[in-house]
Amino acid sequence: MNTTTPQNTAICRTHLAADHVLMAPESHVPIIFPGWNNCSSVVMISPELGAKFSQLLVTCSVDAHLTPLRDTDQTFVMVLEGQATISTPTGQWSCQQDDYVYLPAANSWRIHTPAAATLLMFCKPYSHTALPAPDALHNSLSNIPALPFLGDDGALLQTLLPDTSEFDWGINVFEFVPGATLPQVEMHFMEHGLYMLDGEGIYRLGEQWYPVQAGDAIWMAPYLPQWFAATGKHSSRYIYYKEMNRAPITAS
Ligand code: UGY
Ligand code: MN
Repeated sequence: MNTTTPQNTAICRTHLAADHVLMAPESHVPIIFPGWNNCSSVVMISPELGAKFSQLLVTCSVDAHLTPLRDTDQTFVMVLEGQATISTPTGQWSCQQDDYVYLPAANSWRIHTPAAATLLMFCKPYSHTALPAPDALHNSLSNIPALPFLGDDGALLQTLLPDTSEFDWGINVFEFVPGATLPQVEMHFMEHGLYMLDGEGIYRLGEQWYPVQAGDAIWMAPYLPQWFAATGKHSSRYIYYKEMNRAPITAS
């Protein structure tokens, strides 16, 4: 990961708009949550923006302990660096880099780090249906096939959670070879939270175009026109959350 953070300068790529946000690492301001020990968190996206979810970057030293902040939230955790032991009442997983865990709402999960670790988290209130809510699950990026997106083998998509209607969100990883792009300027009612894992590119967000790189976070509100082109000499990768499997909200 390239997360160079210039200090003591006004130069900064971060941008706040009503329908999107780019947060670059140079803007990170960590916070300590009550009950989370030996770790600090940067909230990159949250409902304060108008988003329906939160996206956190958690820097853990050895022996960090984390528990749910809100009972209504389901949580997706991926280990970006280091190791974490993630336990639920029914299972325990020892997670390495690129392992991830889905933790349902109302589940008394615990995370412990035996060594320093960096965790990426998405948290969102779960939207119930008549179906039973999903159980916790654990997997690793290395087990997930990277499939050509709409036939383009320069744009490979990994779908990390089952695409079944119990889940009200999808979490995917997109990898683009240099020069590859999203096939269209997308517009959809589902919002996104995104974190750049590797490489660089240009993100079109609405009518603005941003150079982006590893360590950047992006929020895209519903209906935001969006497009990406990978630049640089190496592949770019991002992980993103997307609302899924639920109808748009009804008009009141
Ligand atoms: O799944 C998506 O909507 C995805 N193609 N969007 C994006 O990468 N901005
Ligand atoms: Mn999209």
